[in-house]
Amino acid sequence: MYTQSFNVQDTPGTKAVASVPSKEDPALQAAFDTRIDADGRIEPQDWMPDAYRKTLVRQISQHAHSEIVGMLPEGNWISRAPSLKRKAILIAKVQDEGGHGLYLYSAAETLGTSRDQMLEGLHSGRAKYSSIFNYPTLTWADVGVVGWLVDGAAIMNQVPLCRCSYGPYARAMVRVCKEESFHQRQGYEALLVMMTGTEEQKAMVQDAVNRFWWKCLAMFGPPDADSPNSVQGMRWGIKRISNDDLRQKFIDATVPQAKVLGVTLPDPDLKWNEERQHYDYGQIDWDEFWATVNGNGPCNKERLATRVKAYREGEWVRDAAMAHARKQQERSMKEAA
Ligand code: BYC
Repeated sequence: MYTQSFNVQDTPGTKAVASVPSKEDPALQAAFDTRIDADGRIEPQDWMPDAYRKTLVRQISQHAHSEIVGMLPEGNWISRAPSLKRKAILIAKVQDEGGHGLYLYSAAETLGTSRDQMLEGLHSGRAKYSSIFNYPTLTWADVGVVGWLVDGAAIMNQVPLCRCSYGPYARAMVRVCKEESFHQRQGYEALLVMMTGTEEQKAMVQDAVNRFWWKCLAMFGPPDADSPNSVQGMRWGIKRISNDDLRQKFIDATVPQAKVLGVTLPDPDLKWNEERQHYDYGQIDWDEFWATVNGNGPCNKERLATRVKAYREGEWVRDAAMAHARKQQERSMKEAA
């Protein structure tokens, strides 16, 4: 549904921001800047400024954690899916999210940060993950709405990342986006079926949309004027489209889908603006967003505790896998000797 965005244009003027000369090595810095300006790719073996590396680790690890924590709200419904078909789809989707987390941890590892370091950041509460996963999934309709709106917002944000300047991240995102596109469609289809059902089912869908709409708009991050990382991220070709522009694209794409589905979006200010050729929309509650990002959303503590418990309980599996790998290595060394 959103794959047309593979052709999206960069926000105009983003390359106009002056680069900050690095004290590390002017010649290497100049070569790096030239490659970035020519829209080339940076690979793990290439020289890169420390700040570029740090920014990538911050964003990719935050993204990986989001995929892993994002398994929890939907995983909650696997045992209560209304049919075998829906259960099979949901299991596959949750597994895909786990896979996305693993590709992304691997991409971040190519920058010299170990998975253990990243997980320590998550488990200690220092690292961020997407705000959206700190809200509960209260009914089966929430599972459909997460697919339609949460995955829809994720794709809108992630398709431009397929053109990110860092090669391993860009390549990981190509596959992630294909799978997310399927996730979004299955969510929308599940909701279409519910909307042909009883009045109670329709009300359940509307209620889920009402609860998730504003939280999904906040997923794109703070307004451009309050986004400290945007200018440099765009200068480096990590971010291609600004938070506000992506949010607007998401709204413009979603309003017609809501009409087809037969639900209303809970914003009295949502109106087509002929002059701008976009929908106008109301105020997002940024205080609530920051409270959630800073650990005080409805499910933050529960989500973190679940991940820490899973990590601890999985320790014996990791130990066994390592012992097995060591034995295999010893055996192949003996055979080679
Ligand atoms: N939640 O300067 P800004 C998914 C933080 S979907 C929490 O604009 P940046 C999935 C931001 O990290 C979601 N924190 O930052 C879907 C920064 O703090 P730090 C995952 C947020 O990096 C379905 C501060 O606010 N997608 O995985 O230029 C099922 C200032 O922001 C949020 C990604 O992660 C938020 N919503 O832009 C399962 C995509 N928004 O780091 C899974 C990759 C902002 O300085 N990430 N913050 O302490 C990105 O594209 C960018 O990092 C963002 C933020 C657009 C999110």
